[in-house]
Amino acid sequence: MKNLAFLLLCATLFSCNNEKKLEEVALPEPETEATVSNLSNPADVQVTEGEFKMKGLAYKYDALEPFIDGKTMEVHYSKHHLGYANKLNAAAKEAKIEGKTIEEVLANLDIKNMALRNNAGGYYNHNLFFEILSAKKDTKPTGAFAEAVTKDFGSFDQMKSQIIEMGTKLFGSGWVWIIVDKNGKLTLTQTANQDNPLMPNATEKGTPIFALDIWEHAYYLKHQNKRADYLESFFNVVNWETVSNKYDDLLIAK
Ligand code: MN3
Repeated sequence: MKNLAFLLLCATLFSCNNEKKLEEVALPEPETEATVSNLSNPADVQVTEGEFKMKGLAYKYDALEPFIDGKTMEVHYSKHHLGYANKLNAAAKEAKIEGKTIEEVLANLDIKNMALRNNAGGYYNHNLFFEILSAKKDTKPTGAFAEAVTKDFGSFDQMKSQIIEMGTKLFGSGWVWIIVDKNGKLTLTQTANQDNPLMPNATEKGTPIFALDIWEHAYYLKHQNKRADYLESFFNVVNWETVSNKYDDLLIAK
């Protein structure tokens, strides 16, 4: 009986001791890595060789969410855009083009040179596309550009609905543009594949200040076949201040 009491005492002490130990266990610190995006850094994306460089992005790949998802932006910039830049450098070398701006290459383009045409277009078009996007929400046209929008389209909303209609109806892959003629007049136009309004074969020529990519690679991961959803989303991340500044620069350069 005495032995049993001793065993019970030991068991009680042991369990109390155990409980005390459990109380003293500290919780692990939360892992900070868990919140870090697994997307790569746009600044690491560089051409293999050549004069035409990647221009970088003024925002992170996931900065345009929820309108354009980070993975789409990463693939678009680091695979598609980089691909055009590398192939442009190769095509320019092949055509012995040196010391020319991309605008000069496009203006003097031999449209039968498909490697140069597709990749010079792809390079220029994507530079403008990525430049006019930003995480800044609710920007509006300003200054002379805002006045031109009212004059040439009636209102911003009318311009927007015309752009969306053009983008919805465009067959296959291509681009929708706002271009400026030498008098400062704004026009909407579309091109197929990677053609653009600076090329000699353009039906409507002018200087682009807005580029909307209608290739499926620009939206398919998030929007699949629902192109209209992508077009509407795109308008949430256009930086109209940048577009307005581009318009002002053209007026000054005149
Ligand atoms: Mn694209």
